Amino acid sequence: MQHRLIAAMRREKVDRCPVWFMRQAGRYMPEYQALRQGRSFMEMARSVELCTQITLQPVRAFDLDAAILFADIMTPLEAVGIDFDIVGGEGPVIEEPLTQASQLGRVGSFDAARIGYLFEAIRQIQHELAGQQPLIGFAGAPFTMACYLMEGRGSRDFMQARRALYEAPEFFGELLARLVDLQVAYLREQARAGVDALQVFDSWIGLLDGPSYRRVVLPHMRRLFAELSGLGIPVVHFAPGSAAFLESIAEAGGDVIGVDWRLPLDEAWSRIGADKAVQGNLDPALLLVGGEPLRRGIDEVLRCAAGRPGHIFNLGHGVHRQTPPSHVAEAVQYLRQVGVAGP
Ligand code: 1CP
Repeated sequence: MQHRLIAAMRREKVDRCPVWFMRQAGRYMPEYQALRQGRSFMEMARSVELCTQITLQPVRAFDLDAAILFADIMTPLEAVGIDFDIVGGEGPVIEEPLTQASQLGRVGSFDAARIGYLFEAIRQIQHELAGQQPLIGFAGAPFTMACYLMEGRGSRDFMQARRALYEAPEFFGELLARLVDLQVAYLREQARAGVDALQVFDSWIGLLDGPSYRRVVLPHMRRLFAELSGLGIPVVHFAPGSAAFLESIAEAGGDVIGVDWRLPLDEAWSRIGADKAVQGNLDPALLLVGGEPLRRGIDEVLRCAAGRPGHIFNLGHGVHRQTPPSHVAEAVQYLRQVGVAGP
């Protein structure tokens, strides 16, 4: 039987709107906090057993329509031997950032065996899901990966990458090309291990202007999605903050375009085009609030989607760590009542 999520991603008719949440696993869940005690993020991610449990926690707690693999966007760097850590309360840290052309060789060939735990976890999760829910695999998009690689850590503006885009365009282009190769190999391996769909997170692309996106990033994104299209599973392209050049995001590729909360979903969909599915786009802040404002927010997203085939309900970005789990339960329950597909 085909999963509701996969059918919606292919713009087929479904009995009701499928729902999952970006960052649905993690620190807002007491079950996650309990496992996290005394362990580092990477210790958990590298344990097949813990990775499996954490991936399944939100699916079991909230009866969601999909699981998303518990990993980090830095994980594929381990497969080329670039050292990083996930620091509690902060995020990824790369001790030796990649800042010049002479270091491009560090983004070398992908060795799946170095992150064998991840592919083993995919098999384990699929065994536990037993076909009840699909599993989504994911990776960071090349620009977002370049942001972390060059800056060495999270940042509000990622000036190192943006500066290189103008100052060292050849180097920057070569870095993006290598990251496309890396991410294609990584996502292909996830598909081989058995994920049902993929999502590409271009979390920081909203820092760019449209012309720079089209000139520097778009050709690489086209190649990325062209190579992924051969895998035979649907691919989501999530590019928050990109309202200024949403048409170019859609043009780059992906079967489904993830939409953030800044644009009404109907307006976003008409700019993306009817030939693609859309995912989104509730403001994650409404999950902090719950109650009536949350229900009205959900109503508004569904009104904009108008029951058209090809809508996957999600947030406009990840679940915030201050989210009360009861509000997530509330949202899913409400969607079960009102998220019935139209004629
Ligand atoms: O316990 C902890 O301290 C870890 C917090 C945490 C978690 C739960 C991090 C560190 N990563 C994750 C898991 C994670 N990261 C998932 C799987 C879980 C799920 O979705 O249910 C996914 C898909 C990601 C992806 C990710 N990591 C992105 C892209 C998505 C997005 O939100 O835009 C990004 C940008 C990261 C970097 C990262 N990793 C962790 C943090 C705190 C951050 C953000 C740092 C920053 O702001 O730069």
